Amino acid sequence: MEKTFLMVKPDGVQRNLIGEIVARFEKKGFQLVGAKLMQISNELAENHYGEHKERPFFGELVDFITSGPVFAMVWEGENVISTARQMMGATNPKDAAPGTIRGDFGITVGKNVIHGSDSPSSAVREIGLFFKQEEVVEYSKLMNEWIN
Ligand code: DAT
Ligand code: MG
Repeated sequence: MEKTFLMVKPDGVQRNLIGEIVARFEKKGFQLVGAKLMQISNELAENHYGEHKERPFFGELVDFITSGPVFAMVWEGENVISTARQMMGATNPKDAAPGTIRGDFGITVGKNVIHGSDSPSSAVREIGLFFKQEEVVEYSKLMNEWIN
């Protein structure tokens, strides 16, 4: 089954949005298979956002993502990578549709509440960066019969 890496950023944690965000993915029918509250090191932040290291906002991005705890998660389900991106909304909350997480809870691009992997290869890479193999749990729920 497809898996993705989602993370409530420091602004979302400080604003008490963890429960709201987890609830959206739970209610959609996806399954939580890994989660932890953690402080990201500079090294992990620079690695995670490595694709942006030449961008002018890279320093700010690393400072922000390491500025307080994040809630890192692994979610599983059919098409979860692209569906989670749709549920998050556009990168800049000013362009994110109402009903999406960024559309409902964000205002500026620097503090856009949530991260989500953008492709199967980045999902594998990011899950591997943030989680040990034994921290991702395989289990089934009877509810899945009512969703799939
Ligand atoms: P996404 O998080 O939607 O995958 P991204 O990978 O292009 O977006 O950028 C990573 C993060 O960097 C994004 O969530 C917020 C920040 N960011 C992107 N573009 C920015 C910009 N023009 N100015 C400031 N921060 C930006
Ligand atoms: Mg991205």
